[in-house]
Amino acid sequence: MLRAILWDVDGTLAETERDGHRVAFNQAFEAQSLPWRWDVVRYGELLKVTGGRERLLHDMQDEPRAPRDPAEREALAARLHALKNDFYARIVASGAIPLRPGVRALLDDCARGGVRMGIVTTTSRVNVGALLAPHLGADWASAFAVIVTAQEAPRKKPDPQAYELALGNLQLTPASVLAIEDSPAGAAAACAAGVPVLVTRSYYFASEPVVGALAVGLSLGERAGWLPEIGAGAETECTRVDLARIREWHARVYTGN
Ligand code: XBP
Ligand code: MG
Repeated sequence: MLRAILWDVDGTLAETERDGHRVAFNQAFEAQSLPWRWDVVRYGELLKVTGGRERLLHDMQDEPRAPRDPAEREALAARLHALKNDFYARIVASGAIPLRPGVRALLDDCARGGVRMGIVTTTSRVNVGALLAPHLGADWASAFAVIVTAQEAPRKKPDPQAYELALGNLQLTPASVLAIEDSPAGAAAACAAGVPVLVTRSYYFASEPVVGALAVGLSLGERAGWLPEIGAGAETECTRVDLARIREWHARVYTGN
């Protein structure tokens, strides 16, 4: 039986990467008078590296203008990352980046249906709050029974650490929960923890191969385009992926169908 849904944040709850984190990284480069900029395509390549500080360090490996000294490089990455998060908070504070379609409705379904929810993300708690408060209110954290971020789980996805911590905290078995992720690394983290996972593809992972997911689709806001397909004989008028649909998918974990 489905006991909890564990939500990824970036790309899953909201399309934060292209118009949020990327823009904020560029503002941080500018604020430090650095000539580097990450365009939309380059940022997509860099997203293979999870974690913003790790992404900066990775990019500096091919950047001849980056400091040679490893300690200086680390310090610059830390400074840029902190600045980036300040700019990111300013971008999302106005609610400029909406929740993805179907997310709010599924959050409400879970609250009504007694399914607990958690946050499992490689970003920071401050970033999660900055994103969610404009949409869910200052009390946003009360919607979630567990919140695991980069602070609690420093080993970034695809490492399963964040999922393992969430399971331990909730005292639930992997098979009794369901993760919702947007990226191959996120799905791999859930799978490595034994947690069944749905993938709602985001802008940057629109066609990347995803391995091991229970179902893969474009949006929780529509029933078209999901694999396995959502049957036409649906006994409901619902046009989105609702909790009833998710319970049916999740039941396959036990029946193997
Ligand atoms: C996505 C990430 C993060 C963000 C930036 O996290 O990999 O690194 O791109 O956030 P998830 P930080 O999909 O698990 O929510 O700069 O805080 O790392
Ligand atoms: Mg994600």
